[in-house]
Amino acid sequence: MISYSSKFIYSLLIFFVLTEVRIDGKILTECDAARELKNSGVSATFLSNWVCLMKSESGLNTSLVKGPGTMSSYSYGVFQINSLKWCKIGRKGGECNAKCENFADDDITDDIVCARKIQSTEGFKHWDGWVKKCYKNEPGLPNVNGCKSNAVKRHAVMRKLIDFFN
Ligand SMILES: [Ca+2]
Repeated sequence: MISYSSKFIYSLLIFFVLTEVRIDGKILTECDAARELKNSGVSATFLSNWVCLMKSESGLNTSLVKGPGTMSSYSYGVFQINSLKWCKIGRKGGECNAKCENFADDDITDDIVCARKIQSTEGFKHWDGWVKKCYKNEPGLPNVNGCKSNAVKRHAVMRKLIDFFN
């Protein structure tokens, strides 16, 4: 029989293991996503569609891995890029010539490159999440026009500091 104190220690351990797993990933804000897309050269016209797609596919969770799906495939990251066609598990490959695991880390610049390739060959319709939540849903698209760039944010902080010391 396990005593209460060891139960407590086990619970703590489980808690830390779980939080550790969660720290690994990153949940982007809509503005984070918009900024990353913009920096990678995605046109402003489709920015809200892209962010809507990411939200509906992954909840903007960079480390989300789902599967197994069709033919034991898995889907990776904010864009849920699938191992069946676009990347390979454990090694570089697929249409994006990429390792799937790299689509589940915090850096989404490579994910964006692959997602744009998917979009240019198959269109936004490739993503079920986009079809269900974003397609023909103009009012449902996130408004990311007001998102400030990091440079603008830094500038605002600097201004406040300067005002403070004057
Ligand atoms: Ca990545």
